[in-house]
Amino acid sequence: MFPEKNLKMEKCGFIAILGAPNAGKSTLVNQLVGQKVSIVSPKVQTTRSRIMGIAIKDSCQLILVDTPGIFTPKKMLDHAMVKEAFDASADSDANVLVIDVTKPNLPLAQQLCEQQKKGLIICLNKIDLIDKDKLLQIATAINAFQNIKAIFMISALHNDGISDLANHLCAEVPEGPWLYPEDQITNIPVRSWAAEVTREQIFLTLHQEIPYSIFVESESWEEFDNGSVKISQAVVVSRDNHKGIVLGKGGQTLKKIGQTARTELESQLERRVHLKLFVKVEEDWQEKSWALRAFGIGV
Ligand SMILES: Nc1nc2c(ncn2[C@@H]2O[C@H](COP(=O)(O)OP(=O)(O)OP(=O)(O)O)[C@@H](O)[C@H]2O)c(=O)[nH]1
Ligand SMILES: [Mg+2]
Repeated sequence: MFPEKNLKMEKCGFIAILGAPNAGKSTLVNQLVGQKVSIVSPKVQTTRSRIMGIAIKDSCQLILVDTPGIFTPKKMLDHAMVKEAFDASADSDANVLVIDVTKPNLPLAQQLCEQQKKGLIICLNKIDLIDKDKLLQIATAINAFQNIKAIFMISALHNDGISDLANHLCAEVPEGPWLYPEDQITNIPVRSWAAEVTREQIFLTLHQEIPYSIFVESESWEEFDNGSVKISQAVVVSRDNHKGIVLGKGGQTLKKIGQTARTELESQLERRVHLKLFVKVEEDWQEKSWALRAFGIGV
């Protein structure tokens, strides 16, 4: 007999997840996938490149393209990040615009709606944080914009409204064979994902401008017969005087970052991990195209 999956026509498509920095795009992608594929932090501009999270709903494979936030770019890195978001939306079968209802940027939303001729699915996110009247006001204002296909009210963090959204997204994607194996949840290589895990801890631990001027690169990856893995990562800073801040007194800050990242790596990889972090200086890497390409931002 045929396997059950093949009884129904398969569907598969790309969904770009767009929105202002900190709107909850990565949280939404992780919730739809059911596992954490994209890093999340309370700071803006956490996501830097297009990261795909692959979700399955019945006979439908949704390839969710998490994007950096849309903001006014200053450095070359910023321009590359915003371009990543727009490229993702041009290539997709459907576009979702995530709006943080606690700080809705309505002029930005209106502008994006006008530009998106193929239509936008709006997700009003973080509804757990505001009252119903305020939410209704925002929904009414947005409903008047052009090219809106649907409006969902969700809490990505609390998994509220996500299942209805997933059903709607499945209706949006075309019939066609799945592009990824059933058990694959992301497109990024495991080494890049491991570097992202460390970068997330840097975002959660360090403050002011420091996290924005850091990138992490997995320089070596050694697997041992006993199942453990030794990962060596460079934490690259853009100024010599940032080195001391990242290291902290007696190296304590970097040690704490490494310990937390290692715990997360071990739990996701389900094996023992030896994580070695070291700090490198690469003056003004945010302005250098080779550096941006090195960690996967196309410029
Ligand atoms: N209360 C609440 N917080 C949320 C919700 N969704 C996301 N957050 C929080 O909002 C913050 C930003 O979430 P991210 O998923 O990193 O946002 P993002 O849009 O990917 O941000 P960038 O990658 O920086 O553009 C995190 O602290 C999340 O925990 C929600 O539904 N409710
Ligand atoms: Mg993000």
